[in-house]
Amino acid sequence: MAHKDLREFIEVLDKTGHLVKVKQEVDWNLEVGAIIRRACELQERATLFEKVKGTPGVKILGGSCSTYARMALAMGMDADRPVKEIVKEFDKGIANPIKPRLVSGGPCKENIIKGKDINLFNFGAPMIHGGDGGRYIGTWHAVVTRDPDSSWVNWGMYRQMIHNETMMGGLLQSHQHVGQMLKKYEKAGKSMPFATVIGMEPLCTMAGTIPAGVGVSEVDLAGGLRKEPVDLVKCETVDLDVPAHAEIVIEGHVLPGVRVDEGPFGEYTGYSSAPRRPQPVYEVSCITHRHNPILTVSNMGVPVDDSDIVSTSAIRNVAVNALAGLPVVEVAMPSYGSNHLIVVSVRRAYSGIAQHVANAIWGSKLGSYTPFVVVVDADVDVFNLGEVIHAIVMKCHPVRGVHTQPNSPGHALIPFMDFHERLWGQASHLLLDCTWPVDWDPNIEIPAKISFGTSYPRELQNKVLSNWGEYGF
Ligand SMILES: Cc1cc2nc3c(=O)[nH]c(=O)nc-3n(C[C@H](O)[C@H](O)[C@H](O)COP(=O)(O)O)c2cc1C
Ligand SMILES: [Mn+2]
Repeated sequence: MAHKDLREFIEVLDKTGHLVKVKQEVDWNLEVGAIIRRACELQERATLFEKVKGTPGVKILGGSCSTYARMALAMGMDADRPVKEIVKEFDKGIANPIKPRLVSGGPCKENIIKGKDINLFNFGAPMIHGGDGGRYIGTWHAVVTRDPDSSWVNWGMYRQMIHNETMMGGLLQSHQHVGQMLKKYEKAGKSMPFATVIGMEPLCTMAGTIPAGVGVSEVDLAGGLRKEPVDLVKCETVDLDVPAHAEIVIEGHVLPGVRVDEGPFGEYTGYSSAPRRPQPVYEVSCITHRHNPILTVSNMGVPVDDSDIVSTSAIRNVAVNALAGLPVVEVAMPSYGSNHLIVVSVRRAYSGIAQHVANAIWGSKLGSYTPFVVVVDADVDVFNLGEVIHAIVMKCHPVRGVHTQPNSPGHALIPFMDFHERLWGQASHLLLDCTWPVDWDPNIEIPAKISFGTSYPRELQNKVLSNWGEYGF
């Protein structure tokens, strides 16, 4: 069964040895960020900061899902499950969406703040990295918006920087659903209602990272992941619903046509790759929160952090669906590829299968996200980075196996694109075809693979396996 709220998940992390509770006072100004960052880079435990300078009563939870073990725990699995099982369990949840349930109240309404009492600085929002353009309150959360022309409600994780007590700014890119919705509101000269939800039960937060199709409400996917509906309550000042169990809910409107400088921000790529730029503005009309609220924070940078674990699982799910019908065996997104690399194994099928796979991925919404596709034969375990590297350097012909696609969609944060290309979201794509050509004769032209599993008779393999301990291993 899914956790009822973030606090129940924190208890599980604590009981299973996946949490560090920091009792001493820490500074929101870089100290919290530095601790979370180092913990991510060491693949250490999640961190609960119990005392944050200047904001008594507020706690910060950092790096809650920056290991596969904690992602497994979030899904109610044992922490030691292999990555392959964890991401497939994630797929299963998304394949069985469950609609949310409207309830009349919940803990997120314990405090209701309106008017001149609104102050975004009251929640310990950290200055996360040196060089960031401001304090970010939205780094592990969901932004809820409604399509003006339909009943489609989108949940997406889009970073939010505090401008002042009642205003935030964010990177609302036009290839993302929030950007598409905002365009419609602005065209009609209207402001766009939003609700930022922070400190949710972890599967709800994960749902906000899924690049699901147009018209898909991610709250239904959260229900699928939870195997039970999400309980929602009505917002106070906008016509949107939010999870009743949330720690903090920030309501308001994105103002039409208004742009204020936001960023820069240390990003999931491991770089601060986009300059401070004019971005849309969220004007806050109400904040509701639980007593002693917990602010969830991610600290994106070089791998491995929450984005490398959760976003890659979400993007992988979209890739699996985009590849339905092709002779695909397995799909993986290595965490060290930070959303930019998909590895697909295929059955030896027909000429051009690698291009077919890459085109299916780039033809989906992932065309903007994932510039690198590696296609390997079925004998390669795509979840084993060592095997993937071996396949690249032994089977990918440096001329015939490399396929580049210029003038492809990208986005503002891709470090290897030049400044102009980042500004306009113009990227290029690369396919590495690491499959043996189908017209190579397996008996003459395809080299025999040398390994324990391929170079010895089956009976001998079985004998060695059953005597393994007796040999002294
Ligand atoms: C921590 C974190 C922060 C993110 N911030 C942004 C952001 O500021 N802007 C953006 O376009 N995408 C951002 N993303 C990626 C989106 O959440 C992701 O692409 C999601 O699928 C978008 O939802 P949508 O398809 O409903 O637009 C972020 C992801 C993570 C994990
Ligand atoms: Mn969406």
